Amino acid sequence: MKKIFFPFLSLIAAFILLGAIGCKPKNAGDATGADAASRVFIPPGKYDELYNFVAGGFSGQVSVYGIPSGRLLRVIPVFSVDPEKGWGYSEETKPMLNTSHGEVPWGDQHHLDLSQTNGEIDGRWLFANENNTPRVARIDLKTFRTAEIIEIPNSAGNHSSPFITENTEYVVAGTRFSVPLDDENGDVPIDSYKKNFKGTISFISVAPQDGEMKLAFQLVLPGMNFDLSHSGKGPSSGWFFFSTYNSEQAHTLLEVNASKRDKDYILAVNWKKAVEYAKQGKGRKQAVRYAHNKYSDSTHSATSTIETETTVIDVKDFPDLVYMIPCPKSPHGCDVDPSGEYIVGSGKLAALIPVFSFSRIQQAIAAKDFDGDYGGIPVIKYESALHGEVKKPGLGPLHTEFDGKGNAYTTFFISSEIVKWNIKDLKVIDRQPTYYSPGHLMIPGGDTKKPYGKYLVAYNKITKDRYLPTGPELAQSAQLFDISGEKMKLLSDYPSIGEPHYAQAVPAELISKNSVKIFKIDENKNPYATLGEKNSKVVREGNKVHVYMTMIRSHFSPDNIEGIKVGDEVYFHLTNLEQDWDVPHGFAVKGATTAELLVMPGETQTLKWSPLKPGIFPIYCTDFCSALHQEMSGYVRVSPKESNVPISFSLGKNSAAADSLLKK
Ligand code: K7E
Ligand code: CUA
Repeated sequence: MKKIFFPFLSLIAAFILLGAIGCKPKNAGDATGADAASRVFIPPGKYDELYNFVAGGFSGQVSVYGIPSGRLLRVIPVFSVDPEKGWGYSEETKPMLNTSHGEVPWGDQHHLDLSQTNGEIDGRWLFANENNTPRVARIDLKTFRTAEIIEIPNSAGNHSSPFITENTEYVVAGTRFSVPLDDENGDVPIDSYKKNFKGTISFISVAPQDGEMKLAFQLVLPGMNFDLSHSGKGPSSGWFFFSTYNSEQAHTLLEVNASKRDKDYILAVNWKKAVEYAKQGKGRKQAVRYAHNKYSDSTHSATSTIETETTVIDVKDFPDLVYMIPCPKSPHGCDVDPSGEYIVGSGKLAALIPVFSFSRIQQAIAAKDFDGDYGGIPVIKYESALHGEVKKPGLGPLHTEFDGKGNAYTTFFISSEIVKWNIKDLKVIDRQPTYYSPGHLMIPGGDTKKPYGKYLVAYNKITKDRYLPTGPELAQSAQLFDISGEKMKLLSDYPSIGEPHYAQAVPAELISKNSVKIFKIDENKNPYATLGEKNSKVVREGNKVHVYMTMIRSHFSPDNIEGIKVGDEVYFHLTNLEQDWDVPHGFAVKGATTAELLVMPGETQTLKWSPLKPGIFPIYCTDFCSALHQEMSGYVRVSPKESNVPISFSLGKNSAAADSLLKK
């Protein structure tokens, strides 16, 4: 043992010495030492303790890391095309990115919520929001693939989303921007905001068995900005809480005009009551257009349907549905503690954290302890809803998570730290700097009834001087803390993909036990599947040519194709015949304007190619699949438009066309 430790310790000593004499790069936050290193070190071949799903922000994707190592395991394409995986490029996946605006190749992905049963993570699905063209996705955690995307009408900047109820009955989505409703004339002066702009909160039901989403109903509210939300749990499980800002209803220079009032609001929504009203047929049926896209693991393809109706319930007609609670200075995060009793609002510009009490809110509603109204919605008196305030916690509170031991942890963007405080007595227990300016933070299970605790990850917006410089743009970062003791302890930091926002983590076993390894080839229902090499063929239908091609180590069948002409639309339908885990094959053809295909064992995917000039076009496998991977290749001959070269195809021999030529 000594032999191993001695050099290691002297290495640390050398570092300390270097630090003392100033040779260390000038950045803040020292190495955390051997103890921290051993806590995050996962020996080669060993698995991480948790999966960590991290929203990719402007990348539009979701990344998956192992905790505690911080190793990147996968990027799941969701709202943005991903040429690496063919997502949005293969004919089968293109419909997933369809919207009422047509195909949208990019999204802005901020928040994630893992499905829950009885307020605990159940490991089935992961929900993801898209801000820009409002959408919600459901990722199937058996395959780590996006299974469904639903667009949200009457919404703009779907930020307060996707937060779920404690049995995943609904995914809830609040609009960031208020805008005129979709069936109203939107061609109005921007300064008619107060009159014409409306906020909406959408309730998307989730089918308990297969997770299928359906837009159940939408609440219409006065114009303002909805920012974040969380559902109640336990005693508050029938309620949903939303932070809002811009109660000033400003439409220009919001940094000034939406920061005037001392308080904005947390909106408390009695969603069980709203569901009752919707079931009674209350509200108005509204004609709208929104896309609903589903991916099938049986046909290995997606369908996109444009839906045409929604139900809107204007809260001014149903006075017992929603209440406003004043909350200091432009609240951002809105988090509910594991007991369901405490609701934390984090004012971006506030120097305190208000903690509201669900039971006090209920008493205030019963006693009509109101302080006027906002756009017809009763405003509960601040003091009546308040459990108490965390005094002088730091500057710029953003988001809070919970450890299940009675403590809350809040990120402070401006003072660049995480502060641990006690939910009951509101006393600050510990504060640790982060590098720098954290946005969200995440404790595994930290927004559920039963947090796993143990770790906390801060997602930092600024990493100036933390890593080797990489030009003007630097990676954002994650910082892992041990929170098992009284004081938080920094363990490691690592750069992240995209810009991380909210994240969720779960013990690995809950998900890994269900992980799909292959798709069964005899269950492949893709209409263009080629089940067996002997069935591979090339079929001309007018100017469309369908290539039914198979892949197996280490060849395509067929691998020589002739008779394709300029002006043809060629569809390469690739079926991977492998039935072994971790043997995808790739497919690329010279000059294709789409992307590669990466085809999983048992799956069929299609690449569309329109050759523009005659010639010989090699095809090859892009994924190093065997020792003879470089041999997994072939040729496609393209003839001029007017040529009469017949379609022919072959594997391991000359084609019929070639044979007849040789005979001459
Ligand atoms: Cu605070 Cu878009 Cu959740 Cu990011 S938001 S930080
Ligand atoms: Cu198949 Cu490389």
